[in-house]
Amino acid sequence: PFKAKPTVIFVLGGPGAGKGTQCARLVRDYDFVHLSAGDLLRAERQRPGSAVGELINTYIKEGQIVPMEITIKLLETAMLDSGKSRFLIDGFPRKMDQADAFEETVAAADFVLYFSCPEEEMLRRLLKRGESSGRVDDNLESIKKRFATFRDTSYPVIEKYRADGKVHEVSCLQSIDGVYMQVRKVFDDMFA
Ligand code: UP5
Ligand code: MG
Repeated sequence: PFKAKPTVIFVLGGPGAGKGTQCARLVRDYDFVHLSAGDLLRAERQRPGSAVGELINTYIKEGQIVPMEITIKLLETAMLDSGKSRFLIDGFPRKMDQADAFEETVAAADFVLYFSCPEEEMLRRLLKRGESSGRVDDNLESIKKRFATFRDTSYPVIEKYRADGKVHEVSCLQSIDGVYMQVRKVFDDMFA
């Protein structure tokens, strides 16, 4: 358990919208720990002796959402191990029940940073990254499945938080620096 309620920002957006890229900038300029749920799952997949490595690999390749018990445990452990209290939670929650479970059992979210991005642009970025990323899901077949999961299952999470007035939306259709300028406005208002 945390000594005091941690600051938690959910960083959401479709596959390839630029979540990880923008979180790296934020970590450079603000005092936050960046935890990508996808990165934590990929690390667990590689961990020798992991009981869920094979399962994670299958879900990721198929663009499906890994059972939330696994992801929430990884996130909570990483948060506590960091010894810090301000977190950018990147790529999670991807489903409404995950949002509820995390907020009930780990910590409430302060707000959502949402990167809106058309699929054509995300597709371009992911195919380009796939030339060198080595990610098992950066291929056309997996990307289409990731888009469908985002549309059908993950986007409703953003709409729910929007209805609660908790979403700060930034368009991804600018250069990395251009996007980051918009992101900084959100953070400077709140954390400067
Ligand atoms: N790029 C970035 N910004 C750009 C810009 N403004 N202009 C031009 N190019 C830009 O960026 C993607 C690429 O675009 C990079 O090459 C970048 O240089 C360029 P990146 O910052 O990596 O985008 P990001 O949104 O982080 O994309 P990512 O592929 O990581 O998003 P996903 O949401 O698909 O991946 P994630 O790792 O979060 O999840 C992968 C899988 O894990 C999921 O599909 C799911 O199977 C599983 N998962 C769960 O089951 N549960 C979870 O809670 C989380 C993940
Ligand atoms: Mg990412």
